[in-house]
Amino acid sequence: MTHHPLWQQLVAAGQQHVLRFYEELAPDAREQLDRQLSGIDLQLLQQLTNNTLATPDWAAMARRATPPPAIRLDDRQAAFISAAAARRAGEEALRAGRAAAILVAGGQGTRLGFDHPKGMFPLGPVSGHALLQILIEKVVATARRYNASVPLYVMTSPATHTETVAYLTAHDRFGLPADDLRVFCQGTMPAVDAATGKLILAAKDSLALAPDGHGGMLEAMNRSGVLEHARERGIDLFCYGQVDNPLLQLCHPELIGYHALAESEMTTQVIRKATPLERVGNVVMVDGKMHIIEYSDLPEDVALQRNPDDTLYVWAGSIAVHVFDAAFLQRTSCRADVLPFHRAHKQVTYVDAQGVRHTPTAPNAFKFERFIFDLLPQAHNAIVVESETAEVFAPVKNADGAATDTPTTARNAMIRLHRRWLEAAGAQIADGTPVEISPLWALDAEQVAERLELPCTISQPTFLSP
Ligand code: UD2
Repeated sequence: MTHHPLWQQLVAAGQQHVLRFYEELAPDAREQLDRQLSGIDLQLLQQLTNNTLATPDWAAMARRATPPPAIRLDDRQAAFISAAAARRAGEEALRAGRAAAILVAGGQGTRLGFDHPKGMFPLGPVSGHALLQILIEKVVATARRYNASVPLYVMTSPATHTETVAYLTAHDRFGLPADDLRVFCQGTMPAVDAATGKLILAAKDSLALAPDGHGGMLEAMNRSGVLEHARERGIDLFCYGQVDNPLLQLCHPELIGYHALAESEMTTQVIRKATPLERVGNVVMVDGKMHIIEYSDLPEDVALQRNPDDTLYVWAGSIAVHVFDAAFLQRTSCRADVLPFHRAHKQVTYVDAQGVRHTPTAPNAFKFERFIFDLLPQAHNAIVVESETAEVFAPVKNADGAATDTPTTARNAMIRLHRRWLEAAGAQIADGTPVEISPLWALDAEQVAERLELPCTISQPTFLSP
C-alpha cells in the first residue's frame, strides 16, 4: 500500500489501517475510498479526537450566564421597536424581494419509524400533507401575499439528498418557480473509534461518515453557490428554520422587521420554556455576548434556577428559528474555524480487521457536529424576539407513544391553532372536529378573518384550501 498517494500522511496520523482492504477492492470501490479520504482534514481530526481543540466549557458558561435582553410577549409596548413598526418594515423587505428562506432537512425519519427523509413525513392532520409541503407552501403563500419572489434553499444531507430532490421534482416544487428553489447538500465528518481515535471503516471500501451538523450549512452554502445565487438575487436576509416543525413561521414579517430595524446580524425567535429541562436551546448572555447553550449541555441545577416570582431564570428557549443578515453569512462562511465542533458519543457499525461487520449495542465512536447557532456570539446587535409557543412551535421528534414531540402532539397543536383562528373569525366548530388550514388559503389569523365566509359551521374533518 506504500505507493498510495496518501500513505505518508495516513501513517503520520496513525490512520493507515483504512487501506487494509485496498488491494482486494475493485477500481470503483477504490475510487470511492480515495474520494472519502481526500476530503478529510487529518490534522483537525487528530485535534478533535485528542480534545486539544479548545471547545467551549458549556457548563462553566452556563453558571455565569444571565437572561438575554429580549422583546418579550407581555411587554411589547416597552420594546424599543413597536410590533406595528416591525411588521411594516418586514412587509417592506418582503415586497422588495430582499428575503430568502432556508430549511434544514438533513434528518431521516428513522426515529418516527419512517424510512425516508423526515421532511416527507405525512403530518397534515386532515390533508395528510408532508412536512415539506406544509412549509414550502408557506413560502409560496408569502411570495404571493407580498407579490414578490422568495427563494427557498433546502439543505439536505447525503442520506436525504437524492430522495428529497426526486420528491420535490415529482410534486413540481409544490408551486415554487424553478429558479426560486435550490436544494444543496451538507458535508460529512468521519466518525472515530472512541477508545483509539482511529477512523472507522463502515465497509471495506467506505469510511463511517456522518453529517457535519446544521453548522455545515455555512460551508455548503458557499460551496454549492447558494450564497452567490442569493447575492445575485439581491437577497439581504435569510429566514432559517427546521423541517420538523409544522408551525414554523417561515419568513414572518414581524420577525424580519425587528431584525431589520435593530440592524441585527442574527435574530432568534424564542419561546418561554414550559419546563426547565425542555429539549430546546437556551439563549443566554455570557460575558457580554449572546450564546445558545444546548439543552444537553445545560447543567440541571442551572436549568432549575428560578426568579423570585417563580419563573425560570434561564427562560428563553430557542426553537431554531433565526433571521441571518446575508453579509454576516458571507463574512463568516469564509472562516473555517468560526464554529466549534460538538463531540457526541454514538453507536457506529464497523468492519473489524478480518472484514467482519459488527453493530455495537453501546456507544463506541465519536461523531463531530457543528451547530449553526454557535454563530450567535459573532453577530453584531443580535436580538431575541419572544413568540407564543402555540403559534410557532410543534416539533416532530419522537414516534407516537412517546410523551412529547410526536406526530400526534404536532397534529393536535396544528388543529388547536387553526381552530382558534377560525373561531376568532366567527366560525362554529363542533367539539373534537379536526380542522386544518392550507397556508395557500391563509397564513395567519388576519388572513383567515379576510377569507372566511360567514356563517360558517364545521361539523366534520375539514381542510380549508383554495
Ligand atoms: C434542535 C436544536 C435545539 C432546539 C430544537 C427545537 C440542535 C443541535 N438543537 O434539537 O436547540 O432548537 O431543535 O426543535 O439543533 N439537521 C440537519 N443536518 C444535521 C443535523 C440536523 O439538517 O447534520 C436538521 C434536522 O433535519 C432537523 C434539525 O436540523 O430538522 C434539528 O436536528 P435534531 O432533530 O437533531 O435536533 P434536536 O431536536 O436535538
